[in-house]
Amino acid sequence: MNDMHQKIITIERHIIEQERLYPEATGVFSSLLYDIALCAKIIARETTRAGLVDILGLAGKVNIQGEQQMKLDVFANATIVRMNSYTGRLAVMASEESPDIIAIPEEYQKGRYVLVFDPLDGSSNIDVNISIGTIFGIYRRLTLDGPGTLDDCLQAGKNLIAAGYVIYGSSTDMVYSTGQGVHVFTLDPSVGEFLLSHSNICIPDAPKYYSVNQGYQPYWSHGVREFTRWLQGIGENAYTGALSTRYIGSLVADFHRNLMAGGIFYYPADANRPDGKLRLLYEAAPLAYIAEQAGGYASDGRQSILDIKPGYLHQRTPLFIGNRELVEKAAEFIARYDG
Ligand code: P6P
Repeated sequence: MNDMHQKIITIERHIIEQERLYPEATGVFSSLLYDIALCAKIIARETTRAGLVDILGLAGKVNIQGEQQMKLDVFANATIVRMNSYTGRLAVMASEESPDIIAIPEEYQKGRYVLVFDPLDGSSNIDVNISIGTIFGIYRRLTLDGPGTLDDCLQAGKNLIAAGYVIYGSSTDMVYSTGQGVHVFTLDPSVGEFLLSHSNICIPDAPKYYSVNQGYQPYWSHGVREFTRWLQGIGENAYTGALSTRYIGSLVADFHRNLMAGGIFYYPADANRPDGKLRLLYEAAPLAYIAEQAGGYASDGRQSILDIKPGYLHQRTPLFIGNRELVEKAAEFIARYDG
């Protein structure tokens, strides 16, 4: 059968088919996922044009993280907030770009779900045309009704009911899971649809890469330095898998490569960053959910990322994510050398 007759599955069809796995589903959750896919298309359009229109460069503002906001950061954040405020599907939102929770305007109905997101991660790479991404997680609200609260947002990753990311690169891919495996969709700009490109992906058993910023090696703990030597095949009983190192400096791109090809990404704590750099709520936890759904694992070097309940919105965490055997080995070295 030639390509023309191959089953073309749009993300909308896939979401509806996933919904059928849940008899009690009302369709609101499916519509929320589709809303996110629509945001991704709008953001993708701007990122691919970034070199042509006045959307590059600094927005002249600094975000809660103390980082210079890029115009695309601000655009992506505004797109997701605007597209999800009036639908009546959400009780509250939380974004990397907003200091506090994002309330649903009073005039709009409040829904059952909570959306946490990093609207455009890796944005420092925008001006040099390196892949960047959107990361999102969806929870059920804990409060019964009325405006969502901070506690509705501060949930451990094990409570996630869906998570995913969009990677804006040579193509725009959207990866998501609702707890029934991990599925990859590629945007076909000619029709403006995300089409299924990989379903039920599993992280390959034989890892190929390790990804870490070795520029910080002098500041790592003893355990992390020993783990890295082990990965490099140095010393007695070292890893024999002969890994290559790849590091783009864009979390979504680094994670996606290791998910698809096998490997480990880690951003450990160091002497300058005792809690690491990456954020727990809207970066580490959604990716940890995806990693586990694909047969991998994610920890902070001591415990599963999904077990950690955030104490505050922008809490940072060390992150080790990818093939379970490598992530668990990191924890072993940290326990042995760092106590
Ligand atoms: P470093 C991008 O700024 C980011 O938040 C992640 O996307 C990426 O993994 C990390 O920071 C890179 O940080 O310190 O290696 O430049």
